[in-house]
Formats: sequence, C-alpha cells, structure tokens
Amino acid sequence: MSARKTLYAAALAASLLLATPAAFAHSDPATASIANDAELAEAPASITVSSADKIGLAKVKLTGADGKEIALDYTPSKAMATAFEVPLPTLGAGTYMIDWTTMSKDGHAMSDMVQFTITE
Ligand SMILES: [Cu+2]
Repeated sequence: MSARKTLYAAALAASLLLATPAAFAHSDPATASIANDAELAEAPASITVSSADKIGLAKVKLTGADGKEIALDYTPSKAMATAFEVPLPTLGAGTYMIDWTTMSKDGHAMSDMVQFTITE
C-alpha cells in the first residue's frame, strides 16, 4: 500500500469510528458490576455484565495473575438480555482479569475487560 493510500485508509477508519454512534445501531457498551482496577476486601461471588440494550454474552473468561484461565460455570447462550450474571468460583487474594465479548442486536461483537484485586 502506498503511503497516500495508507493515510486515506487511516482517515477513513477514523471517520468511521467517529460516525459510529449515530450511524449504526450498536448497543450501548456493556458495563460490569466490578469496576476496572477495583480493590475488593471480599471476593465477589459473581460478576454481572449489563447494557441498556438487549445484548448477547458470547464469551466470558476469567484469568489469574499467572495468566492461566480459571474455569467458569457459565455456558454462553444465544439468548439476548440486558444483564448476565456469571457466578465466580471462590477466589483467594490476588489479581484477576475478566474479559468478555458481547453481541449487539445488529450482530457486532464488542469486547471489554476489567482487572481487579482481592486484598483480603
Ligand atoms: Cu453495530
């Protein structure tokens, strides 16, 4: 790709990003019941991913500080809802990451994550 074409592509991508909220029927970004960078005195029993619009929760993954995935008792379904509560296993002190992918009604996937620390 020429430098000029690259520049054009970058400008187009930027304008699409800016135009996105008005131009497409995306769902609102999902939020989680655990705030990013939260320091929790007690281990949370679950995490709830919610959105103002009905979304699907296509994927959710819990990772420990060692980078290893920790199994979740959650089976993604095709059902759309405004909130999904995902039970968490009993977690000890440490830092964890939960990342998820939601599917909006228009078929677009959106991923986000939170990292939190249990201090107990
Ligand atoms: Cu969309």
